[in-house]
Amino acid sequence: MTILNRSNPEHRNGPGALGQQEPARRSRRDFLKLAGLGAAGLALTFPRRGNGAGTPSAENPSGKRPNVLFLFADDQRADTIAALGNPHIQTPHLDRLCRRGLAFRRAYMQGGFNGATCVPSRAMLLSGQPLFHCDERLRDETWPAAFGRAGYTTFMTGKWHNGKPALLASFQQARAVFIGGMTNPMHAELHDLASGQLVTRPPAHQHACATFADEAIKFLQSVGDKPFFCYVPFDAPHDPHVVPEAFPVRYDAGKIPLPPNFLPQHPFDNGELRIRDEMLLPHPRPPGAVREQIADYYRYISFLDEQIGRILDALEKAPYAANTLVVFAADSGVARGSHGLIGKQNLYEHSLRVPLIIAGTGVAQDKTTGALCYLWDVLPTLGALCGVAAPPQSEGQSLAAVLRAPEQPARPALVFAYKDVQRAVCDGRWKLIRYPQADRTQLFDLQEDPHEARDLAGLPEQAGQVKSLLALLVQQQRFYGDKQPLTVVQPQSGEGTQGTTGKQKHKSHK
Ligand SMILES: [Ca+2]
Repeated sequence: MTILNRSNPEHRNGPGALGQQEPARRSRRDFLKLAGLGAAGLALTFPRRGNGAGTPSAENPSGKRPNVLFLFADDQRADTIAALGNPHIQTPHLDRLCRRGLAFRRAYMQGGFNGATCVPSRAMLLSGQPLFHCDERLRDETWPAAFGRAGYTTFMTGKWHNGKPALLASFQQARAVFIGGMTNPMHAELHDLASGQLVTRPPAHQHACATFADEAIKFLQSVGDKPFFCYVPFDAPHDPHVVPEAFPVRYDAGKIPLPPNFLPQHPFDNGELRIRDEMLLPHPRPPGAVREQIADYYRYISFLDEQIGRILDALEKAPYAANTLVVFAADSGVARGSHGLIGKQNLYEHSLRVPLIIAGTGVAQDKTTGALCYLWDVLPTLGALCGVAAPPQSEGQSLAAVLRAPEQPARPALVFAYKDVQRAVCDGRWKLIRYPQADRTQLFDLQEDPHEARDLAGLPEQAGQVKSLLALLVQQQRFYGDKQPLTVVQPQSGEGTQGTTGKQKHKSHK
């Protein structure tokens, strides 16, 4: 794996617009221009002023800066919301949020250098930094800390997976915090922040997500006059898919369709076929077991949706509801049978694409957008809307122009990485995935084949497309300082093999 040197200025360059390879950092306005967002990207922002103050406008007659309620799911695929086209799941409260706001169809997490992709995904989200630059321990100033610095009351309840010091540095208040990656949510050990210390709470005898919702509601009911930033990262629907027995929504596994890109096994060794998540079901994947897993997963999402509904109800009763931006997103998707995979340690759409819904004053209602963005663009967007100055190391782009005009483009291309075994690039329509250790390349036309079911890389008529996307991938790698070679001296055969870890030594051609 390429180890990035965080002190090397080559690893600290700009925001990811195409055609930029020199390492110099750019101003925020410069990179909005590069990304085609221009001054319009700033049009929804409020002036940066002291505590809670802003300038009255048509969108914000009180002049008070907006509050933020950020609801965050764990491993929730983008295609698991009924209102966005899934007729097999019940998500009435996320549907309500879709009607109130704008849903991004092309929002992505960028990958990971760690099988526990929660960690880099949350580090990227909270820092506004790309995968190739972000620090999983969040030692730079985070966006929640920047909101606090700008006069916001900052609060979190839920899962924290980036080290205790970063939690204490990021939030003024924290209740019912689960420290770690995964747990049985009926028996989660939770902590409260008190006098600068995390103190273990007595057992709650209820599902952790219900406790997180309870704490978020209490915060919303008691918050004072200052604007607030309330972050609620649930540990659902991450497995184990444990839901209280009494929860009434159930799905019949026999009626749940397999994903359109279901395969019993991945067609070649992608470098990560034996990691824990991929061992949740046997190889090859029994279709019945996959259906049962999806039924349990959907039930867990419906349970999460109910908790989200309770929080939205509490917000709607509050006097400041109209001046609160509500965001729902997830840290990653997950495979659940797609491409013969179960987990999220891959660069297919089902694992990288995340739900992202933003609602609030000035945001388009009941619309979707195809604007390309990373999850680490979301807090820079909220910062722009709230007049909060960015942490010095944040590189994400404001999507404020898209929130008002969903047809606006955002990023022209996206690059993704997983350990030293997978790299991918997408220009919106075309996507190329490269597996250096297996010497395999895949090409997908996402416009014609959104489920990535037909690999076109071997077709002679697509040779030019492969070449041009490989060049784009190399360009993006250079831009972010990713030194991973796309070809290795001794690739493994890859065909039909199951389960090497991709940790074998290799040398670069370059
Ligand atoms: Ca996760």
